[in-house]
Amino acid sequence: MLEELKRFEAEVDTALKGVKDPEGLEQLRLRFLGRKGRINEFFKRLGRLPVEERPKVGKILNQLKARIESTIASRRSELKEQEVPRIDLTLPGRMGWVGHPNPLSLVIDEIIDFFVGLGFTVEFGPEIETDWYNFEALNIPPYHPSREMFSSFYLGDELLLRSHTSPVQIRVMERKGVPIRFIAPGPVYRVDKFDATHSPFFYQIEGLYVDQEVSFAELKGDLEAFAKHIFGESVRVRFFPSYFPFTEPSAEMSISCPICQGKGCRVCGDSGWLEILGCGMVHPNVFKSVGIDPDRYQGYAFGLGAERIAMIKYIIGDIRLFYENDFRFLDQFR
Ligand code: 2NM
Repeated sequence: MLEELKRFEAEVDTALKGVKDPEGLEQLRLRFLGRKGRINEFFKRLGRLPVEERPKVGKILNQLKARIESTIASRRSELKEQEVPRIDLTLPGRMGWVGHPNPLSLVIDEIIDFFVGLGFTVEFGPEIETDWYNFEALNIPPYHPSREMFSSFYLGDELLLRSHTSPVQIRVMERKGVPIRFIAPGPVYRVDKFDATHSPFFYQIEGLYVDQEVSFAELKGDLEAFAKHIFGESVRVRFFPSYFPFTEPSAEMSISCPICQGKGCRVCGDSGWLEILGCGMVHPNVFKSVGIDPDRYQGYAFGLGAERIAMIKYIIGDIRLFYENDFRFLDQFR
């Protein structure tokens, strides 16, 4: 049996040296060390040897088994090192993710660009405001019915989430004085439904232009040029009287429906016109609350919802799409 073991050992060595892949190695492991493998055959035969020979042969057998185990282990790691990763060089590469602006940001940037072209700067203010800046300074006293218009998110008695960007106009007039012209873009908050056309949170852009001898004619000219810049040269505008506590007179501006060219369609409700912003001449009481003499200075102001502009420009039927970050929507605007 010792002779046989010698031959087996030589056979094992050649076989393990010659093996080329992990699968072949596993085959050999089963053949030598498996339950019905050669080593176990030898162990079975051990019991039939004369008693005095058993310890010696048993020891040799155990050593051989251990040697095969360790050789297999080291061959396994050798094969693993030699393993060449299989790469299909014909596959197209994986593209990295490239971000791009939300359509709302595109529209806000376009609006900013237009007014910067007219010499306006861009100003910001806090989203948590005091009752004074959000209402009182804007000629909206506590009993004023227009407070109901923006039923607001209050944080205690004095603080609230701003319901419009007008408080920025007050803060900037206080800080920088007049003459001044700037726009204030940013999020505003109002208690409202959240459906296809309403949101308790949206982006407003308000503009203010204060100087001596600013006229309603300038307001009309600038806002018409603005509408043409955003919706194209063929768009027409019309103004009709309205009411805001912080302007007098006040107006709303409509554009001829850019989808049907004013012929009437589903988007403009067959009227051919779409309201896109509110505007007016700054109320004397607003100037008084920041210490500006309303007899020396006039100003025009306007406010619009950025989502509404984007929805008309890109024919988007649901305001919630702006906030959902669904790439099937966003990727249409890259
Ligand atoms: C609008 C419509 C009309 C407005 C007025 C002022 C301020 F502070 F100068 F008085 N800021 N924004 C204004 C005027 C806003 O939004 C529809």
